[in-house]
Amino acid sequence: MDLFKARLDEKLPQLRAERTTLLKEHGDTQISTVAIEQVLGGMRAVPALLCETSSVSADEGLRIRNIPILELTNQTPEDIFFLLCTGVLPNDAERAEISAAFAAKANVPDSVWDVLKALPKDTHPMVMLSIGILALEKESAFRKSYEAGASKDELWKATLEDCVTLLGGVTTIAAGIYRIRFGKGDLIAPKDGLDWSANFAHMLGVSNDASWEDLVRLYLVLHSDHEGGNVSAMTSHVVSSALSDVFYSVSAGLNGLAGPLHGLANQECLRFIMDLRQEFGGVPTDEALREYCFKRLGSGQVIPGYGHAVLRVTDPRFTAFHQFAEEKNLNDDNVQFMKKLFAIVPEVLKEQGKAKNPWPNVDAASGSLLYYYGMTEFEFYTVMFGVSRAMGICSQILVHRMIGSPIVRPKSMTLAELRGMIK
Ligand code: HAX
Repeated sequence: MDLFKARLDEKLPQLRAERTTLLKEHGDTQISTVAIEQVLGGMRAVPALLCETSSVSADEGLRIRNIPILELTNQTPEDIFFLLCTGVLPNDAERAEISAAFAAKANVPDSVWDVLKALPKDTHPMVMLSIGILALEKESAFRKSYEAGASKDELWKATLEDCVTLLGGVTTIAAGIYRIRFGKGDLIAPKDGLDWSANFAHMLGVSNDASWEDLVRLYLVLHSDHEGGNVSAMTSHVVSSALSDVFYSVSAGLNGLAGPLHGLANQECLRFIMDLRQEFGGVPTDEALREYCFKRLGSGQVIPGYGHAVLRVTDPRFTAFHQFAEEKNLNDDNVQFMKKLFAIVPEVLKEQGKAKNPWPNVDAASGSLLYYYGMTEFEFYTVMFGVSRAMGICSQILVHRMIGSPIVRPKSMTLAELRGMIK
């Protein structure tokens, strides 16, 4: 990874200088106040985290290093990881280097398989992913480097090594989980000459359709990062701020991704569509679907795949998947449901008037497309998300190590203390 390291080395002085100057010259500048409703409401919109890799605005959605995600849909995931870390897209030599580095780590130690195969047969695939990544921790160069007394300024180098080990192996682990957990037969070994996403598509063994590979590539690009304040990224950042290595940190973040209000929503979306299919036996009329949605809301359940803590428009990642379905002419019941829900749910949520954002997020579309190609086990969908999100989390951790961010330690308060502050 000499070329990659050289790029980061080039960025390092400016990155560190910027942090030092901000701290020294403007450290006490107030940028925000915090209201009680934010303390009680999940710290919503409190600007308290540093994230260089990507940003999410209410009216546009995700930008990676200031490039709108819809302008990046033809890139490879390797390009995206390079962009996340360095701020620029790779040239051909850099792209080849990173692909080769991931491929070199694609064979994971047998001990990982021993652990995964020993788990109860009905273990959730996200538990397996989290454990699989932890089982890879013994490969950590960071831990060895720290134990050998490396200076804080140098720790980013071993972090980069760990990122490559984790990302190179995570596709093999995820594909293995798919095959072990759902009885798909022997594991499929990584193949020489394929890039990261093509190899992942190959090892999953789901479909021979050439556009399956395209979907996996797009999937890995779209889910890669979503700034620093979401549950998984923030969790990973907190864990890594204690100088835990990326295996501990990514595993921790993915445990948050496994929640139904975060990454598990894509599994819940498909479950919702399957329930609809069972209820109606096919695609229902608009009116019947409206009624069904209102009934669901009335029973206190959310409509999965709709709403967002930050976005106030249709998620551009949903748009990208929707476009993919159109371009590839994908048309089965689930895809039709996905499109029909898009036509109906925003109006229903607006009429109900609770959700601040009635528009679809990425999870509203992704599952229907995976299902189309034969990945019908929707408990696996968050693993697909997790593989991609590992890139964003790794890059965020790497940048924090380069900058030298300290341990995270905000202040908590009791309800009584909050009341006291009012007085
Ligand atoms: N269906 C029904 N009600 C919804 C809703 C939805 N899709 N989205 C929001 N609401 C409700 C909230 O539950 C909340 O109700 P209460 O006041 O009774 O608690 C109210 O509208 C206001 O919520 P909000 O401010 O608009 O939304 P939040 O920031 O609190 O939550 C969520 C954002 C994404 C968690 C929320 O929209 C939701 O639960 N959506 C469905 C689940 C989902 O799609 N999650 C995936 C999000 C994307 C992601 O992180 N992927 O990983």
